[in-house]
Amino acid sequence: MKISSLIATLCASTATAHTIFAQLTADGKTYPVSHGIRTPSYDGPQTNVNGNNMACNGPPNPTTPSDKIIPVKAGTNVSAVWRHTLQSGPNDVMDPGHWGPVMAYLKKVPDAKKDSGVGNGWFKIQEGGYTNGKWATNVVIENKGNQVIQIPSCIENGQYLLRAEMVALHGARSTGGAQLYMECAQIEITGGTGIASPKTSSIPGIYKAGLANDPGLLIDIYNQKAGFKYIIPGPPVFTCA
Ligand SMILES: *[C@@H]1O[C@H](CO)[C@@H](O)[C@H](O)[C@H]1NC(C)=O
Ligand SMILES: [Cu+2]
Repeated sequence: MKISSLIATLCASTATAHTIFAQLTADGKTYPVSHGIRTPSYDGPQTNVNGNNMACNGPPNPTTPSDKIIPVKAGTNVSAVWRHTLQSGPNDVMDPGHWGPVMAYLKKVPDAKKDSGVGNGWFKIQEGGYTNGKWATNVVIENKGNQVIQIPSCIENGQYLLRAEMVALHGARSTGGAQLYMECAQIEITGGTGIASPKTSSIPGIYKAGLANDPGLLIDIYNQKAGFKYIIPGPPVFTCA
């Protein structure tokens, strides 16, 4: 067995390796774990890119609803805080061998506490892939679990779901082998100019599996040339400029 395959096998069989978007920092305030976020009690990935649980997680991971909405100012940076479990600290974010991209999406909804997130309306606002020999998941781990996300200044005010996502590609050489971790935070955006209408996409729908393969999700990351160009999955990032 090649070393790379051995590593992938070990990672895939280790439940201790997973991660959860556990809490949000906004406007300088870090909210408690699970405040305004539909966190699961188990930190496992979603692997079916065509499933409704690609939107805001769900079975087999038991997610708990939240009756909180977090105020967020347009144009500011928030941090999605990632933790290995809901009890973990900043030095236990995720197995550092979980290499892959990091992304964030928004969806405007009538009621952030109730909306399932499934279907159209999503636009990507942040992404990281593979830059200068480093995977974006490792950037988040080294940043104590903080995924920095800039909230666009030009969008409409109102309630949104903020979907933060990390993807682990150690098993992604076979279809369905990519591990996707995501949670949705319930936020209310104020201070937006409202001059933009971002082009939106459906979740599920943004990622592909099977015959129409997504090169960012079906990839043998251990057999790439140095400095290879990794194609981040999903639509392009929406920007106000
Ligand atoms: C917000 O985050 C972006 C992207 O990481 C960064 O370039 C920018 O300097 C940050 N802004 C502030 C005010 O921290
Ligand atoms: Cu894992």
